[in-house]
Amino acid sequence: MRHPLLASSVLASLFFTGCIFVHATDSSHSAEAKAHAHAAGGARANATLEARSSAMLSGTASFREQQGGVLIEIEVHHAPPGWHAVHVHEKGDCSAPDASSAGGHFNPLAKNHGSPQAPEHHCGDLGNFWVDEQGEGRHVLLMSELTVADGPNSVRGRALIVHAGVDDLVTQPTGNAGGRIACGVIQ
Ligand SMILES: [Cu+2]
Ligand SMILES: [Zn+2]
Repeated sequence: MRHPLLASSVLASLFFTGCIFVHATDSSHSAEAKAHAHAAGGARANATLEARSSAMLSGTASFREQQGGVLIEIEVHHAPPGWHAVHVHEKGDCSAPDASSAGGHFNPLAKNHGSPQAPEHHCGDLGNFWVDEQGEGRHVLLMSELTVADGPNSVRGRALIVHAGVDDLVTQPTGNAGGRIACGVIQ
């Protein structure tokens, strides 16, 4: 069943750019993972965001692999109004009350912190999003560097973190975004 899909999988992978390592000459394991991803209409993962650091918000995040990268959709409810930083952090561990257990920003390419639109940024740097007066916020972006399928840049097994403050997109290596008010393991 997977074999007829290999050709289209290889074609699709030719369009990928950035720091994605999966390409046409990859091992059969990666090609197989790609074939499964396409068979399912793109590999998907989700995170349920839980409040940390005495915050009250809730939320969800979805990750869908498609041509050109991973489409990420984040929604929060009952969050503090204003701009908030959001990142993929390296460890899928939200157990600490302040979410410090999730470690630093997901940075498989050892780059500097920055804006997701800048050439230099961690693969996990998702920028900032706006929460309105009702505490509702939504962030949608396509990240060319990430994958959902297995690989060095896969979001699976990492954590999505929402911060109390704004990512200044400059300060190393965190963006000086303040405490971690929500955390969700990506699975
Ligand atoms: Cu962060
Ligand atoms: Zn970063």
